[in-house]
Amino acid sequence: MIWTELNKIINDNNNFLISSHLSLDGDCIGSQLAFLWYLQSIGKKASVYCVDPLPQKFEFLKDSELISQVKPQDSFDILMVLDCSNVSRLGWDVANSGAKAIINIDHHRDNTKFGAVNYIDSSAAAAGEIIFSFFKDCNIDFPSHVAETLYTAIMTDTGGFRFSNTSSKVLRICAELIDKGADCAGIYDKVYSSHTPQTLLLQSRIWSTLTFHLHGQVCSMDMPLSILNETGAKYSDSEGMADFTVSGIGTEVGIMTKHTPDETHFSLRSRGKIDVGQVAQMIPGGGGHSCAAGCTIKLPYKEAMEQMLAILAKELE
Ligand SMILES: [Mn+2]
Repeated sequence: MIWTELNKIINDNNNFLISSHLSLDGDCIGSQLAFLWYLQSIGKKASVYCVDPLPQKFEFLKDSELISQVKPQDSFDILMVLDCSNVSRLGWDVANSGAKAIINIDHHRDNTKFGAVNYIDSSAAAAGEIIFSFFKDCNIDFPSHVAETLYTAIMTDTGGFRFSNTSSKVLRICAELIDKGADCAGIYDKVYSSHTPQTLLLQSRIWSTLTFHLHGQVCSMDMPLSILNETGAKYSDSEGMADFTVSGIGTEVGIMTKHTPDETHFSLRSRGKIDVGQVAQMIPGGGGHSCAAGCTIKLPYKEAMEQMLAILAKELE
């Protein structure tokens, strides 16, 4: 990629706001923290604002407490949106943000190119991979805690180096990040195997809803939001559960739903035969990658599931 435009905007401006999508994940957190470090390291004023809270398991990342759920009062020149395919996924009113320009850096293939400048690379496994390339191409040397944030971004968006986006390039980048100080075993432990008792209780309740549909080709699990109160767990404690829905032999599509009495959110997973990104796009506001996508159907759980299963039955024919 050619970074001239991005470098010019960074040079010409002083106040930056960084933001990303709802339901924070490792990639959006790691990418934002890496960029925050960079802007501050060259003397710019920069802050991070996200609507949703930081999941506890990412609190080990240096400066993660700077990801604020309160929009800064001060005005800013440039809004940097990282790892976010469209403005509605930000969950706040970007149109009236007062920014002179939006810079959009992302790897989702359905990115709507909403920025004044758009750096979209759908071949990148993570937004963190694009930011690594920016640092590398521009000879920006970064400290070990930034290597940790970028490693976390890439590790989580490749499902711990298990998904088909785990290319040799990704592994070479991660080797470089380890050389720069990322502790791969420590990060894995903190992200994937450090759960609160409440999280494990929540996950056991979600597991107990496991159901097969369409002759076992589709598997679903469900989380009524009411069980958060019952278990004392947080919404983000269910993160990663969707991946288990597609782990059964013979299962092509996995569905993880989270629902209130009136609407049902779907996280879709595919083994590769069905493009769940296209399935999610059939629902207004939905989208994502071919093997992992999401959408919300504004109907109660039972009706929403019927609608989704009807779509999947056609796709699987
Ligand atoms: Mn991502």
